[in-house]
Amino acid sequence: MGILLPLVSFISLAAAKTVTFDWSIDWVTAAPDGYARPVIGINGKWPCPSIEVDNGDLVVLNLKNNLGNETTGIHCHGEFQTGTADMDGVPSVSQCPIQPGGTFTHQFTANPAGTHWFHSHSKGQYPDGIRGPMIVHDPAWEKSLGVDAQYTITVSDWYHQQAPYLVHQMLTTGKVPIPDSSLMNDAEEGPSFDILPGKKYLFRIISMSAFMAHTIEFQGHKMSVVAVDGAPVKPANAEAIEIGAGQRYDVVITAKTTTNENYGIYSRMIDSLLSNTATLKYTDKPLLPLARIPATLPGVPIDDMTLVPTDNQPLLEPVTETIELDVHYIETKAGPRMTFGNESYIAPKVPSLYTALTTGEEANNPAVYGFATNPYVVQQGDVVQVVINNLDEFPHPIHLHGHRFQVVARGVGKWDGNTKNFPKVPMKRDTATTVPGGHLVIRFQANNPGVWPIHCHMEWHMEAGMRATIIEAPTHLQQLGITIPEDHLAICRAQNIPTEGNCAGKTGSEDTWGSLIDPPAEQSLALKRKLRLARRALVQSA
Ligand SMILES: *[C@@H]1O[C@H](CO)[C@@H](O)[C@H](O)[C@H]1NC(C)=O
Ligand SMILES: *[C@@H]1O[C@H](CO)[C@@H](O)[C@H](O)[C@H]1NC(C)=O
Ligand SMILES: [Cu+2]
Repeated sequence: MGILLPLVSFISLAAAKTVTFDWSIDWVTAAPDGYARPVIGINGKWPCPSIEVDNGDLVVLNLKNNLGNETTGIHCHGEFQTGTADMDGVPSVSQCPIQPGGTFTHQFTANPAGTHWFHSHSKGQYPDGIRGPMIVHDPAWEKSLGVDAQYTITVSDWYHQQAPYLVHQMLTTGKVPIPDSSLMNDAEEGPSFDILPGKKYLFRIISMSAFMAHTIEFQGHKMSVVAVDGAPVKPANAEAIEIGAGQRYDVVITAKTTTNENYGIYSRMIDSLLSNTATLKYTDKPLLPLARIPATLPGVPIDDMTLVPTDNQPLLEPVTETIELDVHYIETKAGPRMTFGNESYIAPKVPSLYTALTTGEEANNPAVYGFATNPYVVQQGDVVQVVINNLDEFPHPIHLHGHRFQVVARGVGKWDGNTKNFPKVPMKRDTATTVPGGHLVIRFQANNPGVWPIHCHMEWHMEAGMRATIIEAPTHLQQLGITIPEDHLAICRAQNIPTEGNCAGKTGSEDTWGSLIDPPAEQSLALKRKLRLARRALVQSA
């Protein structure tokens, strides 16, 4: 791993090109930490290949599900999919799941540039291996950094048991999966990066974790943070970074001018003793033993709230739409679940995007998507404020598809509604972490018609229901004239999944999907009654 990518300055003038990937998704045996297990790879190999393109390129991703026994669907995390909401890759939201034997083509323009990644968005599947870096180059920005070369580092937790088993166990007993290992570039032993004295390097750091966050620190070298989640920021020095599931940090490292030592890049999984070490390799001297990683990393992690986007976008105001998403852990008859909004998310029968495209005026009524999808309709041009009150004991990395949002407040306790201390130029990213028992307030402008999930990027929490659905500008979406490609419709037909109508594939706006769980105790009697009626309707329609 750690392929050197020489910067080619002429690409900035090159016209957009088409880059095609032909991927068979299949089972492979791998032992990244010495324990052999079946993993999901691409074209018979694991780790999976990277996607590497230039901003503005047309990406064509031809997928064939050769798993034989599981459905799948690939999401490119960080890409806006402007005008191509049907290419977002999320089963039950923007497409049907790809059944075994099924084929599916994504076609979209790479945008925005930055350090991103792709992963399965199906049933807690990416922790089984189907994930990898997606680098979208912006040659002008990279040139402005003055770096001589670029490297990519991925970190993740790793499990010996397969995800379907772990998710089932969690949903029946409440036991959240505990990782067996920590990986760096999909191996326990970190890669070795060749370093030349006095040169500058861009390290693109991606967390592909299902659950755990990592602290990362370069021994004897300062990091200069230049982008978060692909959004360029004014360079900020950092001794360490904390990176949660789904997040990315781009950091520039300046090599020492003289040294005859090699140095470590330490990655420690937070709240665990698991760690990995990569090497900044200056000399051919034998690498010092990995045991060199100190018991506690000395660096203080940078607070991402202090970062300033280089585009200087001012605080979005005035707010025209507010969404409140409380996080609760609840016990239901079916087992423990998490709520994000009124409900614990349940996938609808009809992908929510197809409902938005086929229900005319009714697409503006949240009920057609089914209340169990936690649906929120916003209109074109709205300045949307999402208030997340995390009444749970975990920090949660919250990811919104289709946008890079402004993070305007974060702190302990419920948000008090005070906007006085909101930054004039807020930090922007697509995955931001709440503190345990705290709040996170984000804003974005509704300018990307589509249906965008907002969810915890701890895969286990998302599978427990910590997920909501933002239906953005449905009338504008219908006017875009998106035609769902024939291959997308074919996988639905093959599984008898309707592609029109409300969440249940019927006409009308009544909530025919309803809720299958008991709501949190705080909720009103009226809501409980509504949910009871909805459940009854569901039972009657079944
Ligand atoms: C599917 O097949 C693979 C490879 O044989 C196996 O490891 C995996 O457990 C199976 N998945 C399910 C859900 O049964
Ligand atoms: C959540 O519940 C409230 C109170 O009953 C209701 O007004 C609102 O429409 C619900 N929101 C969603 C997204 O279901
Ligand atoms: Cu979470």
